[in-house]
Amino acid sequence: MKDDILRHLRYGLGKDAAHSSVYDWRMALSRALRDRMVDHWIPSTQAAYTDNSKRVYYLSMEFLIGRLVEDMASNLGLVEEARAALAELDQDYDVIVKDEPDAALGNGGLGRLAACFMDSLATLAIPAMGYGIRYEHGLFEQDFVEGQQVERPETWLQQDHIWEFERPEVQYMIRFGGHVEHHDGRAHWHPGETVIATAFDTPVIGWKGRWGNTLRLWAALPVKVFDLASFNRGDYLAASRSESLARTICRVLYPDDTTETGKELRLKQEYFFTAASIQDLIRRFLTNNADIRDLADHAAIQLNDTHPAIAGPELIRLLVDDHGMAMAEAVTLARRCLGYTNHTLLPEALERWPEWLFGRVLPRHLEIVREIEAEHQRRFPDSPKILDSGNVCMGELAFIMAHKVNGVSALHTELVKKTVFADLHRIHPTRIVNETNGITQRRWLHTCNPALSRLITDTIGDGWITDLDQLSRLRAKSGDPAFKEAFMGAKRVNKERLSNWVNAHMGIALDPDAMFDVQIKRIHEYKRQLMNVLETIALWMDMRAHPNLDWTPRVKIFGGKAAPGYHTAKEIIRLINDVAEVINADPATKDLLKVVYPPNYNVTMAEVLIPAADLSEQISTAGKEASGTGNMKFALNGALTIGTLDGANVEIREHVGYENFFLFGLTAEQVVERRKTPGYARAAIGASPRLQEVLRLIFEGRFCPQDPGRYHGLIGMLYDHDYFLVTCDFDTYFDTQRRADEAFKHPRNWAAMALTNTASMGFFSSDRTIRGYAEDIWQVSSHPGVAEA
Ligand code: 26Y
Repeated sequence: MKDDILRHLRYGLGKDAAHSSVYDWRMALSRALRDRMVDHWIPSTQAAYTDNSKRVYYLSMEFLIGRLVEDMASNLGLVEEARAALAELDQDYDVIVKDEPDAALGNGGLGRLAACFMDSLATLAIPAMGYGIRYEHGLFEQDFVEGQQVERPETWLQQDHIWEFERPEVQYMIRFGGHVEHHDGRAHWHPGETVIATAFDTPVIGWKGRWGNTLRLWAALPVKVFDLASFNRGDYLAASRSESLARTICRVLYPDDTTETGKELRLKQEYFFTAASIQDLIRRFLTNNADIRDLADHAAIQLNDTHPAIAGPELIRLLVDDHGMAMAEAVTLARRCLGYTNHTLLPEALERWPEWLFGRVLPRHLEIVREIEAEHQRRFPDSPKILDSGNVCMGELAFIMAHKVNGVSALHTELVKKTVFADLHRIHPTRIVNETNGITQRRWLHTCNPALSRLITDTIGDGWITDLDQLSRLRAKSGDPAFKEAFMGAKRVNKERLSNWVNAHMGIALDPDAMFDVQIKRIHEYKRQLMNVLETIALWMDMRAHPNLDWTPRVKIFGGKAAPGYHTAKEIIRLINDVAEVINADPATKDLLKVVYPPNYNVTMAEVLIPAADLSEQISTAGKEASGTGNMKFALNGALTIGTLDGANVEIREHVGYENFFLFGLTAEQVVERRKTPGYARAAIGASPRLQEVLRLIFEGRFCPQDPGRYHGLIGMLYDHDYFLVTCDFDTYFDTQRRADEAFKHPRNWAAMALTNTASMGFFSSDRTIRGYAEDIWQVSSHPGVAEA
């Protein structure tokens, strides 16, 4: 390893050890690791090819992969070897690992899920390919200026992205616009615009390198680099128009996880990567198979939400227009290949494209959608429409074109059946299935929490790394004082690590003995960070009013970004920062309460925060969080959850035991009922003197004396249309927090509850989730030769 690092330093980077920067060392280490990855990757790729067995194609607009050096080293079992080699070269492995930018090609849960799935697919040796977009700029970087979020462009590709291999030989023409002619019994699409999709491959190596898959991300290139005639005329802008048009397509990730943007560019992005992926998988199929009618026996295409839902019409278009298949047969074949995962019930997040826009960008696809619609209406006259009030409804399209549709937690799947797709479910009663989300324990415990990982492995062996159910053997240890002490010792190490980080980056001193209470996720009204900050204020007021009570010291930690155009979410961010400033400066509570909101929450930050958490905030309005996956990461790392009966919280509580979960709040049904009661928010506020006091303080400008009216709008919203029922759940939330305070005063008891959480998380491995998809939706199996290894 040492020799390899030095060799790469010299011949890959043109440097000698004496003059190398951290960047140079990281690149050399990465190349040394990459060589080893390739040695696992190529045989896997060859085996998948010669086997000609069915493959999974996971189409996702987002892959939130984060840093890779440590992940790759860990999966290859080379962390210690790398550390030792670097030490001999007087280099610190930990420093080098931290130099890597965080690849944020996603917004939140959906993108991170895709990354966990890639890890599990490789570890389970299921031949698979992830397809997405190689965004030049990932999710924006967040900064706070006077407490307000400002967005800066993210620039991960300014440095060499060492993990990818460019594949200039893998290119496809992607066409847009123009018109369609019908003659010779065929459709002829004459596009108005064409760009080239070119592939970049990143190997994804599973545990111990026994199998490797590929993450293939597409970049756009112009068909014509520049127009020399325009250039020679002196019209330089016109000369490079085609180039800038192409580059725009993969320029940025849409920084929005809630609302349909209605932007033509987003539609083009969706079609761009979907069309490239479908062409690519058909080409791969045809190198090994003669009859296109066998495609569904070789390709399982999973749509990660509706973003790639154009895959249905695109596949049909290729089958009909290029391969001469009859329309009805093409629709059936496409459906056998496709599965669709729904991630949200929020109506504003369901994609709908104006028909005129859709038809302008994809004229041939609009014709095909009309045919799909006609055929479906013929068979099911009472079916909901894909083409509805001048819109193309991508949810309905995805549903109708998929043989299976899945929700991402038990509760969410039931709600999908009862709400968004109730009518389609009646027509196709076996189509909807549940696949509760999961997380990879390799990144979210083994790598990010070495202290706990070591303790677990010392206690039960390392089988849990590929078989998370084995953690249940820790349950017997909940009465073992020495183990409990060791368990909390690991937590303590992580809390100290976080405290040092917060002190260094934010200048706030934390007490590692305090309860670390963490809410990290996108900022959204339904996730109710607002309720958390209101509770923080109430606690602070109580602490000031009764300084001699036996308070449990708390650190309230927030992390998360708001969509740039989401005004209310940005106000909530500002309020948290204003409240933090006042509370952190209060001498009366300085040993009891701190509020910390580090900017630019991302995967890398999560890897530090989650292992250090005592309490996990999962407090969404019931019925709104499809699943959540952060909830699983916290419980796996021994945090207790304070949460509502929402998403996967419900199943987590079943697994860890009701007594090890702080439950509060209205149920999904009660939420729906409560909204029908006129004036429910005012009534809830009227019934809660504590909440009145908190709202009065904010209203009077206690947290922004220079601008006392700053939060009048936000408070008014709570009184008049508190859609997410912050006011209704506030009192029970506050009381449940005090129960958590009480429990934290009994460390041995707390330790037993915490370790029972860890011990009960086997079900929430993404390995289990992927096995479910493989069996219920994809009908694929692990590669046999490798599975035996
Ligand atoms: C239409 C477009 C702007 C859009 C872009 C991103 C719409 C939605 C999204 C992302 C949604 C998302 O991340 N959903 C989350 O998916 C997780 C994985 O299933 C769930 O755990 C989580 O509850 C859900 O909010």
